[in-house]
Amino acid sequence: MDLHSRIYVAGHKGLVGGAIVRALQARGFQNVITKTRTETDLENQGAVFKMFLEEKPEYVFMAAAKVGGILANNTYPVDFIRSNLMVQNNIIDASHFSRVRKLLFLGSSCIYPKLAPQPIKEEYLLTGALEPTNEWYAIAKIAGIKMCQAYHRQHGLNAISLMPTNLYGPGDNFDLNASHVMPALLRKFHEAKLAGAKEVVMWGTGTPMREFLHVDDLADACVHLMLTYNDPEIVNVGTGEDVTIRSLAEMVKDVVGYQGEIVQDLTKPDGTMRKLLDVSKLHGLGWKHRIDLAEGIRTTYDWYLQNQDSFRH
Ligand code: GFB
Repeated sequence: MDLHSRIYVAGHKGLVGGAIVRALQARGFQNVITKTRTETDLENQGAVFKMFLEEKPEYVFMAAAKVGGILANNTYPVDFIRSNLMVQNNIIDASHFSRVRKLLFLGSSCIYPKLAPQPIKEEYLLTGALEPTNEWYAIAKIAGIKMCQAYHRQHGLNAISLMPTNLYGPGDNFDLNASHVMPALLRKFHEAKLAGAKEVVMWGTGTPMREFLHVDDLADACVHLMLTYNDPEIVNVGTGEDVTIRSLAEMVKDVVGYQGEIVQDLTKPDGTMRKLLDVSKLHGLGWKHRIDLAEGIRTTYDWYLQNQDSFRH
């Protein structure tokens, strides 16, 4: 991939796709191709193939996905399995038929068994039952990995698959029913501070542990591995460090400057208790994250303050 390559980023309006576009532009890549949903409906196979024929991308970052937090995953199983399967099949198929040079597919740490030993190595994939709150999404993502590996084996498609841990950062979804924990807590503490509310509700027990990676770090890892990694075996992308949800809530509370209490809502699910990624393979490939959690929360809160009128609520 060089600075003149034709590079398609699928899902550029999302958290991950937006960060990948920023990362490519910052590095001087001049032919970054993006399409809005109105221009190309990625669930429509004909539309996707037509776009690939017209635009002739040489490199594809597959960051288009139906994503959401624990409640959305648990409530809308059809949306999560169906939409992801359709979109990824269309893009992987079109990448093969239009002979792209390389495709990068993004999975998720939730593809691993619920009770996988920690930290989770890449080889634990398909060794046990999945976490029920997000098995629909996880099954779609596992199918995407296998599609990429099948195309590699049968047709030689250079398709690589990265498994990011829980992501956060500018461009996230702050809708409390659909969002992940980080944007939800930022918004809840911020609104509670403005309202002078006595307490903020944290879902579940606060004891589950999660690993958080800033999306600009993920985008940097994607570009690095697009340039250097050519193997169908999956690669974990994370920090190798995790925190309890309770500690995360305390950190967000401090950054926002909220003075009240944190209370539990035990009607909401905890989800898996831990999903810390083993990132030794990633480190061996010459990449390590740069943005630590405290700094990432601060800059994401700054972004939230500057953009809260313009993004999805
Ligand atoms: O980020 P989150 O929704 O997703 O929730 P998962 C992480 C933890 O934070 C859970 C707790 O234990 C939640 O109960 N939590 C506390 C909250 N307060 C809140 C809140 O206000 N909002 C939210 N959303 N959570 C998702 C998967 O799982 O992770 C996806 O469902 C995907 O498929 C994604 O893999 C990365 O980490 O549990």
